[in-house]
Amino acid sequence: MSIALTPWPPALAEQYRRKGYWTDVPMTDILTRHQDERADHRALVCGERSWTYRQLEQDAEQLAASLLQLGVKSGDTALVHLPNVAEFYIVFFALMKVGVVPVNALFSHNRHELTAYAEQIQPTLAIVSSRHSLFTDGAFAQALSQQVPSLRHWLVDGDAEFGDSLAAAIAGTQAERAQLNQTDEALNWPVLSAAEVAFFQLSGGSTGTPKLIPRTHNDYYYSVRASADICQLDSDTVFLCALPAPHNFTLSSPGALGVFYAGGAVVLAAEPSPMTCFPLIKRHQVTMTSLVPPAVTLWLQAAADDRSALDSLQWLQVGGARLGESLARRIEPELGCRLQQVFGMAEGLVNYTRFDDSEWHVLNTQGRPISDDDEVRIVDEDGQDVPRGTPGALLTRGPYTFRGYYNSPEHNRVAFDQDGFYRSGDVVVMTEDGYLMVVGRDKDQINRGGEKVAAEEIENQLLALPEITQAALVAMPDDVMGEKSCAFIVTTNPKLKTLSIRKHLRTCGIADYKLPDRIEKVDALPMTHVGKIDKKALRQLIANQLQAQSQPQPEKDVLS
Ligand code: OOB
Repeated sequence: MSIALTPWPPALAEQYRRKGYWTDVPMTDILTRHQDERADHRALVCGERSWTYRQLEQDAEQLAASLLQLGVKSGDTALVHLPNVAEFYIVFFALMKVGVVPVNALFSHNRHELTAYAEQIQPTLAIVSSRHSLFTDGAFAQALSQQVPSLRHWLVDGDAEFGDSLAAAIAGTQAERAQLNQTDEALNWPVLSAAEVAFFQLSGGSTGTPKLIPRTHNDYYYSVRASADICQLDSDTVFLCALPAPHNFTLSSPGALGVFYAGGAVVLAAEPSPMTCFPLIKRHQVTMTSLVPPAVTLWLQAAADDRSALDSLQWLQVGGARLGESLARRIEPELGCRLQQVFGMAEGLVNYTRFDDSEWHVLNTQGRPISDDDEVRIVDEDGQDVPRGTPGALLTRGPYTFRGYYNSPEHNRVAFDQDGFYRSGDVVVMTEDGYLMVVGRDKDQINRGGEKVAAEEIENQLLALPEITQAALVAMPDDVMGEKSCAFIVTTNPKLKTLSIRKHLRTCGIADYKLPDRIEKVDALPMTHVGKIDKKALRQLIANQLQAQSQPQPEKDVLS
């Protein structure tokens, strides 16, 4: 059985095939294509461990074989929750080989997110890490298995008190390994159709429940190949993956998959701090990495002391949130590498500044689309196209932009227009020469330095407290993060403490980055003339308040 998918209209699908975007080759090809001349080239480094392309493919094959033995089958789904470790990619390729479709949750996700994903996809299998506090024992695994009865198998990376060992499933027995090594087609892998869903990407979202984005082999592989090409990757590329591995930026823009496709090497970092990353860059002679703007600020601070570790770094990609021009301008002189801006979304469309672009374009724009067939419309409030240079809402469709969230017919009716254009929720300006500048947002989301928080999701959790009668989460400006979140609440209990609200949100099991950075109690929320909460007024209110607080206080008159 295959995973339900809103298909592209046949005429567009035909066009994407005719133009060579969709090749009907499954993404397992990203590794298998290197099994001849590049098999012994370094593919992956994680701590003290490293893999050649041959070893990576063998590990993925063995894990795939072990999964078949467990009884999972093509068309099943899996919940994957791993940190930035090599096993993330081994699992990714193994699941693709057997046609099991995963949701790759972020490691910062918690009970609330994992439960929401599992309820949506009804997985047969979960692959998790005992490094996460949720899985130091089997309590949550047991609870989730009860709540989602399809969930029969648990594979655990690390010391497993519950489930089976992921390491053992990758290693296989000696006899199994020997058998895999003997023949080219050692096992009868299910025949994969590249038109089908390869995995679910995570939506940053603006709704109460996090939505899932089905990505097919055909559409995703095209974005990977085209990105590798635009970023001129080759077998000398050494990419440091420091942002979360499942994120669309680090996975495919061009990300680890782009680097594997080109035959280069991926080095994993646990997180993007200079303390972690600088030594890795030096040790492995990293040539390229991708960061969100707040991490760039930290890197600039650290490089001011000593930037010798960055000598090999040629390209820094920055995306996920808006990069201010003044920060952008400092990158080349202070980090000694070139900047590429990347504006993308898990739903599809990705834009890059190009290597031969003018300095102005690199510093001031978020690039232009990957494909000639990315159709971009910028419209006003009435849905009419605006002239170039005028801000408007960005709508898009194309060979790697999805056509519908998984099992969400109602939301899809608002998320797409009648011609199948996805409403990205971004407000952009297109320059005369077709470059995009992100100038705002018309979706109810906070972009916390690249991490996306759907306002409604947190508001629902706040409203679960009986003492809170109204709640609104809005963005507030922050020097480093760009934006942080502020919750305005109306409460019947004047003594309700911020601390107990936070405690409540923690017990709901939501990811830490979604916790409001600030909570403001108000008597009433401002309303628009159509009776909706006036979030614009709230954003203004908190921005003014922050500005007033940052003004120097008038000196006290010592005599009074
Ligand atoms: C990337 O993907 P998501 O799905 O986490 O977030 C997408 C949203 C965009 O709609 C936009 O609002 C914002 O993140 N965004 C940017 C940006 N890049 C993404 N806003 C301003 N400037 C940028 N450069 O964030 C993502 C996916 C692939 C590549 C890069 C980023």
